[in-house]
Amino acid sequence: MATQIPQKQWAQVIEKTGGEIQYKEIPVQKPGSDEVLVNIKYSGVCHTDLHAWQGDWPLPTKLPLVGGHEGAGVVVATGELVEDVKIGDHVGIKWLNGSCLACGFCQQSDEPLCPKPLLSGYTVDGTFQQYAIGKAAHVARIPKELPLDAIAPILCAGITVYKGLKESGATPGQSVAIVGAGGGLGSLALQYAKAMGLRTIAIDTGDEKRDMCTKLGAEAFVDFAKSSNVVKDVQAATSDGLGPHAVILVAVNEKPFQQAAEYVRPRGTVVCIGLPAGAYLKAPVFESVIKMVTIKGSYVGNRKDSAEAIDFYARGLIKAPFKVVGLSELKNVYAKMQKGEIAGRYVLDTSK
Ligand code: 8ID
Ligand code: ZN
Ligand code: ZN
Repeated sequence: MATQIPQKQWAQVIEKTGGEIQYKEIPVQKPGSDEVLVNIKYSGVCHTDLHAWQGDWPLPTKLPLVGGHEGAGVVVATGELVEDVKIGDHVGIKWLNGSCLACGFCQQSDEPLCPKPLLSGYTVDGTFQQYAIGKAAHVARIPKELPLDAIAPILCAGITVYKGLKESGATPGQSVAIVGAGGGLGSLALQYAKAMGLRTIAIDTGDEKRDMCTKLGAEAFVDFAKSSNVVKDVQAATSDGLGPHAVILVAVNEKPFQQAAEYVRPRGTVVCIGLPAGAYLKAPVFESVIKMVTIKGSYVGNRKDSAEAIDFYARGLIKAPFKVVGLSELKNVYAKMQKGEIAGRYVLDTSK
């Protein structure tokens, strides 16, 4: 019992890495036996989509490619093996479009580490189109009363920072520095941290981002472009001057990845999430040893993390700013993102 599904749809298509992105009509695909077809209503634009277009990671994308992996919409068709997702359900297509479900990582709910992942908007077509396909086992379940535009950014940015905060081991009352706090992941990190009882120090640049971060609950803001000593300023922003208990790195720049171990508190944890092209981690061995610092990576979240991140939103705890523009506007959003001009997240409305 399929609803009205058109043959053609609007999409943003990358024919060649780094080349023109074409806004054009392409065929609507049919879901495979374990897949669902989702009428995407809104899709967030993550910096990962920009990396995919520019090809600056050591992992090639499929081509031609429809990017996007923060897609919230309504199921319009299901494959014959799909039982627990129904036509009309609200679901989200996230970065991890599918995984094998059989390997040791999948068995332990560590599916982002699956050696055979399907990545939305990277190795399979994503959500910058009106109809996208997701593996039924992996689509995020979205309660029908929640607004799909606000949920879209949760589907990557929200899940990822929520998971990263859990990985940091920081406990209520402790302080966390969010590096890149003015961006998409950072703005949500401030909200999740606050909801988790953590105190936050925001690091980013510019008055617009300072105002937004303060509104989102940051107790201090360090402007990395204006500060003459970021390490000192971040430590000074903690009540005893010893630095934050954890650092969440969501910037798209190598420098802060080389600074964090210097200002984190003894026994603190540095969580790397941002993926600046060609970047390396660097930390002074002496300080890292005598401070017993932990440095680790954190990569999206599993299905349970996803459901929990959405539930934080459902309980009214997450209110990060986002701006809605038409799907046709993707190029302008990328231009702003490249210049670091986006405070919060842009969300594309696929009907425009
Ligand atoms: O699972 C993962 N690990 C994962 C998931 C999702 C996204 C990783 N990411 C990666 C993206 O691929 C990207 O590399 O996280 C990074 C951040 O994504 P985003 O939040 O979507 O990007 P943004 O909205 O452009 O925000 C980046 C912010 O960093 C600030 C910028 O001003 C911007 O607000 N920033 C930069 I660039 N350099 C900085 C610095 N030195 C800085 N902030 C503080 N210090
Ligand atoms: Zn993302
Ligand atoms: Zn697997």
